[in-house]
Amino acid sequence: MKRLLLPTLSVFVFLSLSYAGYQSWRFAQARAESAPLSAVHDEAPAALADAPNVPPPLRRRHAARVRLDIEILEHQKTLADGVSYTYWTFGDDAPGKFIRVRQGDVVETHVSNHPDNSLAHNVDFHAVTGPGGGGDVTFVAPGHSATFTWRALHAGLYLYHCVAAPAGLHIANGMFGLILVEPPEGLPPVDHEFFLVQSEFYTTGDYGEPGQQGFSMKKALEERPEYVVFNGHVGALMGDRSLKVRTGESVRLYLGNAGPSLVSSFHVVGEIFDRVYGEGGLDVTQREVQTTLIPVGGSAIVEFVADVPGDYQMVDHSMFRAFNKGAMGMLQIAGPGREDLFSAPVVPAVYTPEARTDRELTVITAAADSATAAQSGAHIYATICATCHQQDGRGLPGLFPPLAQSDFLMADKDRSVQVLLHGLTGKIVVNGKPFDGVMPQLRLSDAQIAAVLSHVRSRFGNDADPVTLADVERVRSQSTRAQSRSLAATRTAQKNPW
Ligand code: HEC
Ligand SMILES: [Cu+2]
Repeated sequence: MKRLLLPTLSVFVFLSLSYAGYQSWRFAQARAESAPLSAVHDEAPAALADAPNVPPPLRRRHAARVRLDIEILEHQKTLADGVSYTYWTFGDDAPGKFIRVRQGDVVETHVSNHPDNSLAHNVDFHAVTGPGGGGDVTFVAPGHSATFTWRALHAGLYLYHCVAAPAGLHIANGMFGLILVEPPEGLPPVDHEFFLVQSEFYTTGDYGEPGQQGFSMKKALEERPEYVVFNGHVGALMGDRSLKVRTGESVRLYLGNAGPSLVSSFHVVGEIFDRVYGEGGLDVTQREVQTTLIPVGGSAIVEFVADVPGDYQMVDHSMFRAFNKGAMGMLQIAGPGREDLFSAPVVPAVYTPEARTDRELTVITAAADSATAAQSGAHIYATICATCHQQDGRGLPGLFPPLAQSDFLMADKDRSVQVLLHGLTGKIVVNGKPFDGVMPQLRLSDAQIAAVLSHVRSRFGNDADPVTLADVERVRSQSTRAQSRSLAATRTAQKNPW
């Protein structure tokens, strides 16, 4: 019996020892994979870029000690056309700069709170492994700075934001940005990289209400923002600031959502994502995707090839946010047409215009009801006109004529009043481009017409005198619907481009 016991015991001891050894070997393996604590070779400033740009790939073969400087400012900025707001920002604007480091880098972070500021702030990097993501150690009063050093253990796309109490307020005032921790081998090369961060603004005034706006804690608690925007401002990615690429080029978008409350359903109208790195991790989690979620406090990366030229709206597919609260940007794809993929006549034909006008009207009047309360031109524009003529007044090619620098609008004040009194159908030429659509009769009051026309005549690069209530009353008494129709017809006869 004794003779048997000893070998059994030793086998058991041997087995358990080797199992423990195997476990610690596996653990070391796992650590090596998730955290390449490679030697840090040189020093470099952090690679930074202002929205919507992304610094180029690092192409560094080793980890480095990276110096990152962030200055916090409290200052007035434009939230939307005619609307200003006191932003709190990392650097000059919201979002803060896009930061690009490499996995294994040691990031020496210096946070300075400008002496003109009135509050203490800090930074929580979601890329940091350590208490508070650096929040506690970077908490600084105005006129002070703090330093901490952290190792970028995990590759991926991460949000950073202020977490000083109340954190929701600091984020809602603009304190957020994105940091990409590249894996050592980098990401597959693409032709263009851009970034976009969605966030909300809880202003005291309604959407579009002009002037300086305060923060409404009540709306914030109800999670009912007046503005939901990309890159900190209404129109930050519209018009001249649209993302521009050419056909055949590959595009990668780094997407973040600072919230503080609403999840984003990110969608590009007319484009399908070839690959999505879900939640900003390193794996391609899905292919051929129409809409991807960007969680609050999280991110996503999408890739696609620009195939067909044209203007593509980027939206939060929660549509009222996109069309009425600002969550829209534009991707412009230039290049030769791809008739093999997409073809259509340039100017669509009008089909039973009377019926269509009526149908559009029921939708528009619902919006008009909410606008009647306010006589403000900016508000009427944002809630009614922008649906077709777009927030930036540039319209849509072939469909809705531009109001921005429109020769048609500027040439004749009375005629523009007639357009709003009676609507407009038939061919017109605006800035040399033909349009043949239906502008519905909107049933606005004379005061509203004066307000909204004065607004559009002085915005979007326009610089013309206002339209008074007396102007509208005079034109109304002179004109009839029939007259306005023949007016459009004579216009076309005079300036027929075909
Ligand atoms: C349902 C879409 C729609 C809405 C809403 C709309 N428009 Fe238009 N608008 C059009 C279309 C389409 C035309 C061109 C009509 C044509 O081709 O005859 C047009 C033409 C115009 C023109 C003359 C052309 C130019 O570019 O200068 C003016 C001015 C104008 N709209 C102002 C406004 C204003 C101000 C509002 C808001 C109160 C508004 N529109 C709301 C669709 C719309
Ligand atoms: Cu802050």
